Amino acid sequence: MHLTEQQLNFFHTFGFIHIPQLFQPDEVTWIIEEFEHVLDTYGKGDGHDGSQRTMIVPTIDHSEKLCTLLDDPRVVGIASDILGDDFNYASGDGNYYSGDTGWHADGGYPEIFAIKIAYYLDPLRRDTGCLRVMPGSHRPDSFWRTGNVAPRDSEELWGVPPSEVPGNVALETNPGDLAIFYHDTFHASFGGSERRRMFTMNLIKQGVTEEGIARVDQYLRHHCPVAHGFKIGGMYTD
Ligand SMILES: O=C(O)CCC(=O)C(=O)O
Repeated sequence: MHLTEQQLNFFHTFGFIHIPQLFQPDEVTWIIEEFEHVLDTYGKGDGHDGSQRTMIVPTIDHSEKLCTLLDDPRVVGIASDILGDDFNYASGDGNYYSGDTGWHADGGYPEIFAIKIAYYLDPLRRDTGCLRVMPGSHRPDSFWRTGNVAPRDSEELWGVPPSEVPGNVALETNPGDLAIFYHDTFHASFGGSERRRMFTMNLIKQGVTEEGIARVDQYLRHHCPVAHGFKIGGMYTD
């Protein structure tokens, strides 16, 4: 599958895109089964009691079947449209989220470099934990980046709860959908359950120049499990 010119423009303009029902129900079934197996077997997910987020990095690396998502022509087509067909997989997390996620970006790069493909495995609505995004916040000249306007501090700054910061968009998703966003895009979620299932694939642009290769290197150091003290196997371990 390829993005249309309009979809690609939308993504680059607003910093996110929602692709509904890319995967069929029978595919969703095995994706969820594999996800839960990985979380429970390698990520202590079997002990998740909802008191805090359970996370594993990386995720798909632990399952041969989930790894096939990296070769899936639908995923490859979309990722190639955005990053070029020499993009690289660069790890990704798997989660049983619990509760809200505050506003944040996953990085701040001067140009398109890294995207996150998010697979949410439960039906999620605006107030039940779907991804919220701040359109345009990925742009280096966005006032979300240049001004003193951290949406996380919305109560203190403007007297409104973070879920009601003006301009935010709720990406309501069902299993089988993809939510794709620039690492730079501010995002959050509100009102989710204590076991909200989601995993990501981080994809980055090929490093070609010296500066580009240094960026890739720095990215991998930051996102690899060993850099965070985890010894859980998968790529980029020692
Ligand atoms: O779904 C959420 O709670 C937010 C996801 C998120 O923050 C992320 O993937 O970086």
